[in-house]
Amino acid sequence: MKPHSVYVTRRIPQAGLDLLAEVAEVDINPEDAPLTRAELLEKAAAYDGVIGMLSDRIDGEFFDAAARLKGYANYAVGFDNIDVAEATRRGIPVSNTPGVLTDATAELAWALLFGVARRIVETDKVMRSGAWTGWGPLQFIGGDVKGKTLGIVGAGRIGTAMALMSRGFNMKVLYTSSSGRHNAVLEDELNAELVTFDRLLEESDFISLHCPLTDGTRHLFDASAFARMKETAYIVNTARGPVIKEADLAAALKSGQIAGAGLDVYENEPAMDPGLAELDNVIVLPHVGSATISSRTDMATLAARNLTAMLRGKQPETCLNPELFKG
Ligand code: 8YV
Repeated sequence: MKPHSVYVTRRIPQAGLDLLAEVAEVDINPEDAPLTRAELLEKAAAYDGVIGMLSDRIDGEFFDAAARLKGYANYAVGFDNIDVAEATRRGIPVSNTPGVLTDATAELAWALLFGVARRIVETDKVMRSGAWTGWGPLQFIGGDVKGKTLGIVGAGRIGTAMALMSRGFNMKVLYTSSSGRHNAVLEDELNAELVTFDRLLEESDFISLHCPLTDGTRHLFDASAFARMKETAYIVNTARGPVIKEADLAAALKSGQIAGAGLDVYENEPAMDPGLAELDNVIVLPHVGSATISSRTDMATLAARNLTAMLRGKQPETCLNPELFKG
């Protein structure tokens, strides 16, 4: 018998499970689907440690059920699914997986940016349907990328990586910062400019979202924001769905108020606003920002190392409430 017991709410890459198995008895949700709320609370009560997903709500009720829990490790960098204050109040450490999915998510933002600007999905559909009648000078005209203005909302790890990838395209880079802090890397490397949200909306040809979901960013992009964007501008969201008011986005795309959108995340996942499905100027992906072999493997091993540390009463590498370990 190992000294600890761990529950993993969805199967994750084996490398993480192998690490956990060195220190704990590990049980895994056998279904390829999220746990129900009742199942999640039952697991919280029965194990010393849990690795969970963004679809698991880790709140006061979860911690109330978790009589013997020594730690919770999120298999995600985003942690809007965790009530960190409630965890801290009960002295339970919680962790996330920053760093290991930065490039994968930034690369996906570029895939969406190019995909929507050059109408890749829409035109692929035309080819497959057999509807293409041959080359035409006015067919499928898209937007230029080189020399355009890229607006980054949330210049943290992923936003910075995404912006740095613009180097080959000689873009002007603008960014916003909720803390008002300058990003020295972006300013030194790209001459990027910290601007107000209004200026970013008005001047950007492409806006890429990389902010966390907080009370301050929920519905940051609504009808009034879309009204301030250029009619030729595109928006890309690989952050969190509720940063955009999806019904307002569908309306702005339909009326031509903005040119297009590339989305990896949705307001009420796994659903999406039905208005989006019928539009050609939006690309919709099923939340795959971190879905590369190395990112998902590294997320699994980081979550496993984090949970192992917590089971041993130690501060995990990427702790969301490090104050628990001070003093
Ligand atoms: C994951 C993500 O696919 O890390 C995040 O915040 O959104 C993605 O990397 C997802 O969260 C897995 O739980």
